[in-house]
Amino acid sequence: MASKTILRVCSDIRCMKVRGATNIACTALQVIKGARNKKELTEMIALLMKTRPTEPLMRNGLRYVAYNVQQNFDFKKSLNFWADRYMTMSKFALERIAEIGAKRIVNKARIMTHCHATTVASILAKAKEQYKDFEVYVCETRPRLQGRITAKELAGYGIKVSYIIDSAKQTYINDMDLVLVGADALTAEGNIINKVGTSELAILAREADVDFGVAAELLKFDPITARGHPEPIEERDPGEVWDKPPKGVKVRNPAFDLTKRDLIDFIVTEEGVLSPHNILSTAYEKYPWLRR
Ligand code: RI2
Repeated sequence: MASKTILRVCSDIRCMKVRGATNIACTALQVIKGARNKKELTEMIALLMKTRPTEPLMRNGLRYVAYNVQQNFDFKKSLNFWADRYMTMSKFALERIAEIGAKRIVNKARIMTHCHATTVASILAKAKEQYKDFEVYVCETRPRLQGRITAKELAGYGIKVSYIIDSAKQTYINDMDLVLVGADALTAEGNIINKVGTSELAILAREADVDFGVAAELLKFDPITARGHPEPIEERDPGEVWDKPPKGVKVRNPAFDLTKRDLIDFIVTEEGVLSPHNILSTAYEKYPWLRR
């Protein structure tokens, strides 16, 4: 029987009260620490796995804990140990990405971003700490307007921010030096899955000859994509787009889209700046347990 806490956390993730791959993974790993035995842990993991389909950072973490905890005798101690260990790996990866990515932010740069990504925000915060002067164009990101979270956070760091509606991307792309986005999933082919609208931004960047960079932890690599499965793309409630559409109008609401590797100039990871072609080998080298 699932406890109220796990049901509340699952509902918070589904309705996006808790959102963003890093936050979701961390919240999930934290809540499973409440399991009292293996059976409860298995039930909790099954519920969390069903919350949002495009979340390999969470799925990898839950699988990592489930696999390792099995082999230990003191259940509680071992559960805390493995959950904390995954969260530490994720935190360390984020810190490395901030340090490495900040080097790609040059003085006076104009950068466009989409949605809210912890990785991108950390890179820009680090570059600002290094006294770099740059400006960020933030796309609104319909329908949930996560661009506002980014705009507010960056402005709080003292970064110059311009906030634009999604359809104004093309208007400003020629003024940009760099497009930098996060990712929810990295695939075996070197493609990335990120907030819907990202692939359009990549196409615009290519056309305008602006570098298109991604910042993502290798822990977001989804091993199912190496076994022939496509990364699932979440389709959310149409009411987020139009609550009462007229009769006969079907509203579609995909949360993410896939950006092809050929449109990606570089991916900032905890192992350095990589070409999309090296994602699979580097992810398996860094985290061999992802192969299981
Ligand atoms: P962190 C978001 O999805 C965006 O797609 C964004 O790029 C990604 O999660 C960021 O993940 P949503 O949860 O960089 O707002 O925070 O649908 O790990």
